Amino acid sequence: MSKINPAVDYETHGGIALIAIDSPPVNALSHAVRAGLIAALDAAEQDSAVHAIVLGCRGRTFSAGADITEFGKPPREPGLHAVIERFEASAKPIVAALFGTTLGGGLELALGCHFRVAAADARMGLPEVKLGLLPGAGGTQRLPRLIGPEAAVAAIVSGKMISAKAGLADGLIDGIVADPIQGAMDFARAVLANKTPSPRVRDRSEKLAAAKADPASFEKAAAEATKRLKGMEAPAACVQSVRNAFTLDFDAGLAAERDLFMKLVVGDQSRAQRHIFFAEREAQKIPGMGPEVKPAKITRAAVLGGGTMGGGIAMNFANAGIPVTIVETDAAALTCGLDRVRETYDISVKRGALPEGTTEKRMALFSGTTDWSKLADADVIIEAVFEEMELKKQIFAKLDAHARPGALLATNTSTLDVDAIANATKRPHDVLGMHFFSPANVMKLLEIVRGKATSHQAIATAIAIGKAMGKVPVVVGNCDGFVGNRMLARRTTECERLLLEGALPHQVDAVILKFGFPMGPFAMGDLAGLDVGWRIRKHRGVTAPISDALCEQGRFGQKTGSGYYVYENGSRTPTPDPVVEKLIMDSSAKLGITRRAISDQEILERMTYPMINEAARILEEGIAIRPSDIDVVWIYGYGWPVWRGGPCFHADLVGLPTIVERLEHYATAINDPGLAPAALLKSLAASGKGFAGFTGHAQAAAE
Ligand code: 3H9
Repeated sequence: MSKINPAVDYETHGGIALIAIDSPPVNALSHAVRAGLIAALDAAEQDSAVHAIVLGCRGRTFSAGADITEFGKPPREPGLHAVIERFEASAKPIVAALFGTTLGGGLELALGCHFRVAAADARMGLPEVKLGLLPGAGGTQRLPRLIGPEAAVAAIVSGKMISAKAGLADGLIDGIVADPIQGAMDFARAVLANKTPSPRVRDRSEKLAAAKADPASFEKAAAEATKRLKGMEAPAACVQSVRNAFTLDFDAGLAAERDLFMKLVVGDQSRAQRHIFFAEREAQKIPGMGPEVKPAKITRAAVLGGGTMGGGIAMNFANAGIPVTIVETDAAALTCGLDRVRETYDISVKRGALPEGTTEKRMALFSGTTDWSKLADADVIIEAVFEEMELKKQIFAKLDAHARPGALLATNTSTLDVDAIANATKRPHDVLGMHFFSPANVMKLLEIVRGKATSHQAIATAIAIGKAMGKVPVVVGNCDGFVGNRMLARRTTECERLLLEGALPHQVDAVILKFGFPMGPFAMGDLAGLDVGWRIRKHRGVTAPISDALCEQGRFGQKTGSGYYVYENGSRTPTPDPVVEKLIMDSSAKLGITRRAISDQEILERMTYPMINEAARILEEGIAIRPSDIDVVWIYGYGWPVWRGGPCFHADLVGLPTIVERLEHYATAINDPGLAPAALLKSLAASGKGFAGFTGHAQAAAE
């Protein structure tokens, strides 16, 4: 074996050259890789003893695509286009040996080879859309030529991966092999022995003919694929570019693809989505916690409480293949909880979201008990009972007596003091919060709340559990509402005020929908149930005139057929209700407020800026480690549009000086000192660097 450069190996085996990318962790196509590939191809082409070439990768996967860290920096030659062109133009047949996840530019490079073979568990995809991009190295032109424009548009707009089996069936790959490199070598030898023609993908047009003759089914597939992607620029560009594959010749299609890519890559949406890609990964890095801290092995879990939340949390364990015990107070509650879980699986199977037979397989991982001694073999126990401090304290004291030493003990509280709960045990270092979001089996966010005594080991284990469940874990500090709900509370206050001052629920919701949230706050409140907040307010002795009045009339939201809106005949569509409008007007009058017209801009500012201000306070107090963690919380827990990058990223785009100025204005106009800009917000604004310039808790403490 010889090294072409640190990122690419080259060796020959008989008449076959092996070019292997060796660039951990995911063989991204960095400048070194691209340069190495060209040099290796030169070597193979110049060696007259080489008759065919295999392109493979070392490590855990074939290439996962372009090196995303290079985007936004000056381009360095050779570019990926040039590499792919060279591979495609080679007179010696090239077989790509795929395994792991072949993604983005990695797949585009493989599409530039003459053949592709893959390991049985390999998966392939063009996920650029998730970064606010379209495949920019020929993917939108070559994939349709192999699998047809309809299948290509579905794959490219969704960014979903294609299994080896499906790839073989639709023409993406030419064979499934046991060992990728060996299999590709054998394939190459067979090509040589049989003198199999090695057509370039760019020259193939058989799968384009039908769409060329009648694009109707392509347009239908495109409309279906983009149905729920409002506000985003990339999906439409993907569709346009795939359409070009059958309306333009290859070179024109490729040039148009490049133009679309260049436009998107410098745009705010792609910058936001790339920010979130890295933020999600960064969130799992805990300052001061080194690689020597290893998560504990989880072979059995338990959940205390089989209600909607507890059942959903338990499903996450079963979905990750971890046996889980639900503990309830009596047999009836247990049966009810397990039945609800079964029903949820059945619905998913019926909808086609899970394969037939899944319910039985998953339910086999569940057990139920009312006997706490059964908790002794659990490696993690998550408490999901009523949000009541005394009850939780009692439960944790009892847990202390039953759980094995070293087991992770977690509370799913969304508001209560995790330290107070931890101190009910003699092992507060093993206790933390695991705050799941409803529905717990669906929502991706997991706030991991560290208490004063929580150990690194406990945090590492909680992160590993979250990842195994397919969640996005974010470690946060202990305070009322943690990160997400604490910021949400600011928005909720403004919602109520806006109604009293002159807005109506549907106007506020429309502004938030237009911004890109899937739901407005009032429709969301109706869905979640207004009684929840009412109960909390009563407990805390605070009021919200309009929401309280609705609840007093039994209008708890969708479940009672009315809330801020009315839901007739079981409909889930919110319809504005004149009764509510009158109630709002009366409330304003009662408080002596003269209603005024409120602009959409003001609504947007008051729905977002106080939250951004709270984000700054959260950073000041060290509750969040970094601004990007807050962004991840809001994207995955509250529906903040990913293409807007989260509250802190968005704030930097708006400009912190503007936000500071507007908050100062509202603090005076509404006469609420709580709206005055936080010290950190002001200093980050003055620094000119915004949240992106936040350098850590030390900086916040100094402000
Ligand atoms: C593209 O290809 C554009 C072209 O169409 C056109 C170009 C002209 N670049 O996710 P993990 C890092 S766009 C740079 O934790 P896993 C990642 O940040 C690209 N870095 O591992 C992390 O770093 P750290 C299209 C990358 O096993 C580390 O690798 N491709 C890249 O859970 C491990 O990552 C994609 O969008 C990259 N492309 O998942 C694929 N990929 O350890 C993006 C990863 O410092 N990648 N890193 O935090 C993925 O989806 C997942 O990483 C993958 C592995 C499934 C591959």
